[in-house]
Amino acid sequence: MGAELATGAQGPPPAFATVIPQPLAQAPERGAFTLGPAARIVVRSGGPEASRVAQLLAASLRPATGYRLPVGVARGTAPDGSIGLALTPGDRALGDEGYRLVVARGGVTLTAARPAGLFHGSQTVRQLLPAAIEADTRQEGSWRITLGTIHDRPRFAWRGAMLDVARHFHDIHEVKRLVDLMALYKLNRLHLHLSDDQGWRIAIRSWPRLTSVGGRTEVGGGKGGWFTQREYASIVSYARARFVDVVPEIDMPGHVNAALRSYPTLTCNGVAPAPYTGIEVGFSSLCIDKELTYRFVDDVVRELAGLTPGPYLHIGGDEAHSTDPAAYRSFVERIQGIVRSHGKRMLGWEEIAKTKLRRTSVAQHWQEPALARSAVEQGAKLVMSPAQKAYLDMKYAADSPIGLTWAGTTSVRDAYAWEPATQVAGVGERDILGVEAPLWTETVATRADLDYLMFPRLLGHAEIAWSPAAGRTWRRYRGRLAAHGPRLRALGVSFYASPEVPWR
Ligand code: TNX
Repeated sequence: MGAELATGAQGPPPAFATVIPQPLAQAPERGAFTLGPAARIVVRSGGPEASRVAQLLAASLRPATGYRLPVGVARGTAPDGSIGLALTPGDRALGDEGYRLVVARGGVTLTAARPAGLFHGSQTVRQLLPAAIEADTRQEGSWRITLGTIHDRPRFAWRGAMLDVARHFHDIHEVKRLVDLMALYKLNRLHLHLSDDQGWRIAIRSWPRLTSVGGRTEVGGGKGGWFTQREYASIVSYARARFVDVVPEIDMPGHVNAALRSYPTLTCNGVAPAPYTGIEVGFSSLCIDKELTYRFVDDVVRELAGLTPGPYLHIGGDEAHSTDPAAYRSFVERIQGIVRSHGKRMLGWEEIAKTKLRRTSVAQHWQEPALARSAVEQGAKLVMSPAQKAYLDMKYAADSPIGLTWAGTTSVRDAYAWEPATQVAGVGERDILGVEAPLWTETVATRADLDYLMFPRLLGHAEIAWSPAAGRTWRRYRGRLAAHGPRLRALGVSFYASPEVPWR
């Protein structure tokens, strides 16, 4: 798909400065390393985890180069012309996700203390090769990388994107493609919004009608869809291999029309509601006084916990406008205990701060500074997703063909020029786990729609989450972002070519 659009590997190799997110420190030199047809990828220390990263790197470079790029293990110095990977667990300065990259005439050396660092460093190697490296067919030209050194590690541990698969279903191929794109920009949390009024998207074995009934609807009347547990597990392992943790969300006590329709016994009056295919919010609620509600939640949380290697389960908790406020509090506190009883930590939209939070719970800020502060005052940490900046479903401008506008319009510049540690008064760096950009899909039915709203804004959020705040300016960023136009095109991403950016 990208093939006919790619331009081959002519011209100078990308400057270090074009890497997104911007590395912590870089020192380019004159000259270039050339990746040739006999190049190898050599694991110099690190065992199977390092080898898996090496295999993924080789797989990402083979189609466009047409080279064999065999992956091997060799102690000591790597053979000439190769890319060497080494795990050095004692190197504390690199942290859990950092890496050091040395590009010399004789070869490329990537070092990290942990496999995640090797993986992130290998994404930098991709970005330092000409954009045509992303094409899925062989490209002409020479594959050169500017000489120099990069030392890099992230600012925040949580660098996320959210995809709402409930309003419009997006299948496992779309989700894995998104994981690939996230990984290229060093994002490491994929939050999947798996249930809402319009549909339930993850099979729960103990409550099968959730999908067989609740999975067959979506916004606009389409056929919906859902993930079997086997499919979901394949997403989780695909993402894990790319150092992305999947964070599942089941939204409650509101946003549950699809669940109530599947099991009318969960409603207070026992009557099944009609299917919902509109885009209003806040009209449905679980029945807080019924014991069955908590058996239901316990079953769902247990099955989800079993599918989730990461520590967090997201319980939604937003916009429960049809739940009595006192009932909301008792509900969320009880759910917090259920999540904990299954060995996980509760994450929820910032409304959960209206309840008594454990310090290990996490609130996701989206709209209400007072709630974000209240979460922090209780000792909980925040994931920052301020709607005006980070919501990928807001229109770029009034004339954008898709998207919503309730939080305003968000240009590519708006999505870049914000700072998480000064966004909410009373919330500082140490209160923040990281940044996440959500894509709600009321208006997002196709891959092209998804690409249009996510890209290029997601790259800005990736940089905010990874790179130091000092020295980040829109003026410099827009020139660097321009260099990613050909790369995104080669990847087949139909991004919004905003006039704010001097695209090449
Ligand atoms: C608000 S953000 C919602 C979602 C909508 C979104 C649309 C949040 C926690 N709830 O239910 O899809 O706005 O932008």
